[in-house]
Amino acid sequence: MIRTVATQPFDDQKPGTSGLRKKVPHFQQPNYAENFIQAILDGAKLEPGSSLVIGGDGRFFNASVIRTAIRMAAANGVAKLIVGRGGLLSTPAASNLIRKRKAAGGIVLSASHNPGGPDGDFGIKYNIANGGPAPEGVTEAIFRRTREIREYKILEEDAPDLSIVGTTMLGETEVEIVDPVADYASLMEELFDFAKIRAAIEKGLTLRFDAMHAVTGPYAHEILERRLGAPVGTVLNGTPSEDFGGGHPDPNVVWAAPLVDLMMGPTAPDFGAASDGDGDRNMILGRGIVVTPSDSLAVLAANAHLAPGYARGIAGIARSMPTSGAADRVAHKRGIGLYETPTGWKFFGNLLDAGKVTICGEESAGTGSDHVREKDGLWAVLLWLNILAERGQSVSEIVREHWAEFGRNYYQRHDYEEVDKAAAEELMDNLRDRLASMAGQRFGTLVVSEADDFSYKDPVDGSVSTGQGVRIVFSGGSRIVFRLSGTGTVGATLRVYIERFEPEPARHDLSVEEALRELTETADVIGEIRKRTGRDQPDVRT
Ligand code: VG1
Ligand code: CO
Repeated sequence: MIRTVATQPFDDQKPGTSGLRKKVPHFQQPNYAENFIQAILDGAKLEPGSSLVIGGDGRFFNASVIRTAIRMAAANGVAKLIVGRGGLLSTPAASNLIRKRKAAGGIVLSASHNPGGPDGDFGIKYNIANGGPAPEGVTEAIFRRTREIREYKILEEDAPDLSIVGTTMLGETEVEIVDPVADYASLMEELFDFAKIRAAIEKGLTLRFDAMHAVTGPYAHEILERRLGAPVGTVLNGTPSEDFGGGHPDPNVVWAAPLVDLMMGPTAPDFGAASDGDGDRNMILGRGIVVTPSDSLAVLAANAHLAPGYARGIAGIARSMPTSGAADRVAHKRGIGLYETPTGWKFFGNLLDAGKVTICGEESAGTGSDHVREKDGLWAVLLWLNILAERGQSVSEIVREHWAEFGRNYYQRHDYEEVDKAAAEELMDNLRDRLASMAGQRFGTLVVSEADDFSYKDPVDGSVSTGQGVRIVFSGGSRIVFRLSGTGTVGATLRVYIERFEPEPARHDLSVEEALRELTETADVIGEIRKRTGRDQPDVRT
């Protein structure tokens, strides 16, 4: 029986960088999640007979919203639902299932790296038939529906038991519960030389992977420990928990500090990595070295051909605008295309679909390729392992050789979190107002060569996205970028991205702080960060 429930629109359901993210109690308001799911089902304009994939990162409230989404999709006439067992699917695994099963799309429940639990964050996003996050045209249509919605449809019957793999009928809808790991693990076996990695591990290559109590635990146990033969204990924090063990499942030097300490200490294994809440981010470390995500993107692009899935070479590279230019140097030297997009994986979809690029990355620990349409944490880990196995060198040797060949882009991102929203918006407005007069201005030894507010015209469909971040470029190519986060749930998060290129190998050993000192001070002068936010220091430096 289909029940039609009367509802009122909420005025705050505009999807951000990656879907709708709010605090759990906010999502628990009556009809809040239902409204958004109905808006997705309306905005997605599914053809009769379509399938949808549904899964999430397992955080608090995931199980309950999954069941609601199943009952609503069934009530709205979706022919088939493919759901991860226990409601679990990592974001890249969901993307893979959508593609593999030729589904019309997927509903992914995740707030990614944001903390979970009853007072933590929750999120819902929609992915389209190519497996990637809905592009702005679709998220706009969903948003418009949230503003006019008056009712939603839900099946009276309860959703099936999600813990049992198999197919059942719910009303007219077929619900298939699938093993969340199996298809993803097979895809990884197609892309990478598992025999070679396994042999390297047998010969003594040591590693640790920190799943941060989040969704990648089962994937990493299966792939790293079972299929690649790494000893049990290689995967740390591998059992997903609803509140991520009380932690913050964000793989960076602040939130994955125990792994970083291990990798910097005397008992460090050869390779270390971590992933985030929904499995799409990665952090890469070697003994004594943290590889910045922008460098990792460049190294992976330069070496991808060493893995069977990319043996033909790569068509091009895309990076988000704030990501460092390290990948540009690889593209330039190899004579392949380099595309600079706004922040957020949804902008890579068209480039991947059109075959213009093979590898994409973001400075926020996101790397991926055309194998799915999301960034993919374990994919990056496996590509690194494949490269290590082929080259027989350490992480640090590979990175240093890369810098020697291409130059080093010193890079850091400074996050000012939970800043007063109005103050943060004024800071950005004020910067924008001064852009026209910025070129030629001198700050210490730095002279501004260009300043703009980044806008992007998609080369495939011609759509334009404006206001994507203020760039201040100095002669010599150093750069400061200011933008506001589109994923935070409290106040505003100001992100300041600082970059300096250093071609000279003799100067590749500076500390990042030292290398970027003048630029960091200049960021405060130009952005008036202290004055406008009242903050002396960023909350997180990555
Ligand atoms: C952040 C990152 C962005 C990433 C997005 C989603 O967005 O900067 O690069 O694509 O999170 O990642 P923002 O708007 O807060 O800067 V995930 O792993 O949270 O889905
Ligand atoms: Co994520």
